[in-house]
Amino acid sequence: MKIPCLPSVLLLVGISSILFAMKGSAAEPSDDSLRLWWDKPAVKWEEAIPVGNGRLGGMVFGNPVNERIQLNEGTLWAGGPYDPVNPEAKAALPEVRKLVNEGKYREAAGLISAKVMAKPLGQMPYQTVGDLTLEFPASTKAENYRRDLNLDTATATVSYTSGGVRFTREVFANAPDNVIVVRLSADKPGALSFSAGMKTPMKATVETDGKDTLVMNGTGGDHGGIKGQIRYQSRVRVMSSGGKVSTENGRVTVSNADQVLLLVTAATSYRKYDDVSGDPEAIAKKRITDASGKGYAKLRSAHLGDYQPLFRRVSIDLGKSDAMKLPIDERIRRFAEGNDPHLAALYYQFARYLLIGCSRPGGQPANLQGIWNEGLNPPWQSKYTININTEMNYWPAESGALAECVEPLVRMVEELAVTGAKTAEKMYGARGWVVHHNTDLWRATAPIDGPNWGMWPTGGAWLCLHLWVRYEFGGDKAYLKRIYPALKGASVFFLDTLQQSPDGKWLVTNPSISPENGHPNGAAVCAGPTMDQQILRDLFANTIKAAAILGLDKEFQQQLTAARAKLAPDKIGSAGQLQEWLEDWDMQAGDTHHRHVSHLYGLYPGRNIQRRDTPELAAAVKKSLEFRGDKATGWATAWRIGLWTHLGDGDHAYRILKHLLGPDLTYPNMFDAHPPFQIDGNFGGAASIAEMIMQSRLGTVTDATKPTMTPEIEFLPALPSAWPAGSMKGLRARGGFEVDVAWKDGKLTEAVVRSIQGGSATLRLGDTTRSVKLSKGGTFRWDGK
Ligand code: FUC
Repeated sequence: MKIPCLPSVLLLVGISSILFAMKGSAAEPSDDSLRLWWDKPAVKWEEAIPVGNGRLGGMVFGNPVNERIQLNEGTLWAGGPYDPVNPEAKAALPEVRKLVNEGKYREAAGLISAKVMAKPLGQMPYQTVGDLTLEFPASTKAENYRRDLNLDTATATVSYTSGGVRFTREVFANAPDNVIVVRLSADKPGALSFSAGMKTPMKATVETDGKDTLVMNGTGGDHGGIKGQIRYQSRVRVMSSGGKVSTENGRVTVSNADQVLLLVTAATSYRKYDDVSGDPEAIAKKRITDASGKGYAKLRSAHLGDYQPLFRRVSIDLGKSDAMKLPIDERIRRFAEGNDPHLAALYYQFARYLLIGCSRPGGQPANLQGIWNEGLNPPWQSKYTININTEMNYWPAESGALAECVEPLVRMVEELAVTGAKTAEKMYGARGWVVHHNTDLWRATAPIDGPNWGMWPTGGAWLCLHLWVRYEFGGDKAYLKRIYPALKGASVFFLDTLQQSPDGKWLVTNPSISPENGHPNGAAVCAGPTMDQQILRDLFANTIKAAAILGLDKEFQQQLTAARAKLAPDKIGSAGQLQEWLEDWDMQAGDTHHRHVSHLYGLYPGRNIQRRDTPELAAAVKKSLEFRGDKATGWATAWRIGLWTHLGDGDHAYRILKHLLGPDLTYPNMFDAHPPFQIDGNFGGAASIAEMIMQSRLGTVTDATKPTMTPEIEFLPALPSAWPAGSMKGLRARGGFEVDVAWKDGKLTEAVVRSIQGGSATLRLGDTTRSVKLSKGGTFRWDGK
């Protein structure tokens, strides 16, 4: 369908008033300490600048002659609704369990491969929309080139001088209007000439609509025998002030314009994991029509009005560095030299920028690449790996005052509780719901990839920790009521499926694995890996508390309390380490330096071990960490940093941070390198930086099931000596507190605690504690004495 042709006079009046508005841009406080910049265009994808609004993503390359903006839409995935449960699984599981109990692990793994794994064996990939390409005259010779990302305005800017004219490109992803806005300008009239086109590796066509619009129509790919059922449309309108706009050979051509505004959007037919009946054309057209009517100034102020209230909640100052005069890729190369504390502050805020850019209410949760992916079948399909990666994406959210960004995760868990209930019933003959180590847009829940990776029933239980943590920070009972069915269903599944341990003493998961490490018996499959028991202790405790707070399910609370007492406890092995399995296998494990540190979940992010309540177990965690080593992949390095902060060792944490923020694990655009790119390291690293400055907890290890507990807020629990002075403001703590922390010469100068909902807290600095009771909105200042 074509846009109805307006009479040309009307069109001229309309466009010139819109572009006139472009000149009066909104007031923009700009802060150089919140800029990443480069002195050259991106060549590789991992050099480009990400922009995102939670539904649309863009990667801006900034080449003066050929601009490329690679586009994503969060619901453009391969495949369609499908149910991968293996119909033979239920009958095979009793035999699998028996083999595990007899120590015949390889045979158990063989049977799992043959009868229990999902069909297909993999899940669906997240896919690219394609590229918007802008071709400028080949004669363009760029001088004084600069490309930057301003985190305070969420805007990518490219500028250069060619032929005596200064050209500027500005790109931002506006969430309220759901468009990516590109403004091209020049400091001399009539200087802008280029052509705009689109291309894609997807099954899609590109055509022009009217005089000024590009339209791409396509479908999501087929994958693993599942037909691609998503239809999508991407639409770009080119509006110029001055000059001429026309179409030619499937491209929109602009000649001699003063300024140009491009409005970009994409929409798919996805409505829900089981419904693909949406109308992408109607959605995309309406968005472009509405945004065209608003014009630049309104789109800009709507963008800032939406983004800045979220982003500006938290500030961080670790000191200024001389290195700030250098481009960001150079600073990453030099970070290990140790004189650029500002880069760590920028890394923290970049992660908050990314989370706001890829996880907003109503959209999809942050996947392995957030929302940014240029491929058809990206690494691990860029889906949701829930044996660490998806959870880590949300580690900085609550303390970083971005609770809104957690909404897509909460909704995904609620959807998994529905699809996972079918899997629980069909695979295990159990009530409740279950998800194994991965899921995708279609909320697939069966075990994938193979027994060494997928035979792990505890993914949903771990996700439930985040649902509960949201309540710990926000204290909203209506929200607790909303999530309680998901917590209850996750717990019920384990009440139905927990087994006697091989020695008959405990209740354990079986079959399971310790993600994704093999034990010395040539397999990963086992009974009762430590991580499962820890996750279930948290799940049961949080479900018991939720039920008690809501005054529900008394008998069920008792059942959970009884089952929780029978879960196999954490054990210290012969080398003084925390055992990864029921047996002391650690020193002969498949990989003693394995990237996953699953059994250390109990210390962080879990609640089974805390350095003051359970010092022996904390010492065992330390031993395990020392054996595992500091160096790992991106996310695994970030996890190690977080664990050291929870052991209270800021200098050790900082030593590992040097590696994370160096060129091995951080790309030139500051994306985390697994390698390849995986966004979890950005989020885990940022969370760890905050955990060095402030940690909060609700309850001790021994009173984990008590519904009313006083939060403890600890200041500078793991401050590295590399950051002697600084401040963080606007952090959030459990119990509904907003916290500012300032320090000098490595010592707290002032902490400010504001209560959002009214309540008590214990403040802690080292071994000194102080109790405070605040009314709603009340503030307390403390110098640590
Ligand atoms: C887990 C990890 C891998 C990778 C993948 C997405 O399986 O073990 O390292 O991060 O998720």
